Amino acid sequence: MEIHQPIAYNKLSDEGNRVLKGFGVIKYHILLLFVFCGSSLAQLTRYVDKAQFVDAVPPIVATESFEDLATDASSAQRNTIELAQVTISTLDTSLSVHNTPEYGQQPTDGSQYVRISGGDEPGGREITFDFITPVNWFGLNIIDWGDGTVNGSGELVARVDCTEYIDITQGTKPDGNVTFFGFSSNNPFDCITIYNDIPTDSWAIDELYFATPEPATAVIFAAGTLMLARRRKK
Ligand SMILES: [Ca+2]
Ligand SMILES: [Ca+2]
Ligand SMILES: [Ca+2]
Repeated sequence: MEIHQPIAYNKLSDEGNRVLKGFGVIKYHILLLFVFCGSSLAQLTRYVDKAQFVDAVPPIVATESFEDLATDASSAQRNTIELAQVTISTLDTSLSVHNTPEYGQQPTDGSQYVRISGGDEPGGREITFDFITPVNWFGLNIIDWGDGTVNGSGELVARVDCTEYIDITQGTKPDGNVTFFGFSSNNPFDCITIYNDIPTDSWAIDELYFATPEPATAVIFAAGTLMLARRRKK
């Protein structure tokens, strides 16, 4: 399914905003984002189509579908889910694992998914992924976000390494909707937070994808750097 949505841009940089707003409304699956953050320049490629993201992601990709986790009898049972390569957390006890669709929250792969319970407190509105090894590809399905009464700003945004902002989507949406959010970055990162600014909205995630640079690419890059250094010495 083709999804059109406004271009994302870096909320921290007026310069970035001016450049990116010039593109207007996005009509493509893949967006190139340049995020200006202090002296570093991160080039982010945004994907809103899961099939295109999966095609583009390097062969060494880790996926997490939450199928092996013990399920919870009710919502809001955990503030941390520790997996082999990533820890998922909320500020308070807002997470739970389910195998039964409820309130439009459902798995998109297998039978299990993770719910983030809405509430007035900030805890249920912010979910953080901390990677053991830095990654430069990240994607997931966001389920049942933005239905019901939209208060707050009605925005869903991502924060990469706590500094770089990407707009994911805005409310309102139908019950049970699924939004794919994926991107790659030339700068590996070890932390991403997704912030939901609709305080009372419960939502869910499934099908987490993440990957590190391909070894071949890393070797070519390292070789290029070495050659450059040798030339400079000459
Ligand atoms: Ca699943
Ligand atoms: Ca719902
Ligand atoms: Ca919802």
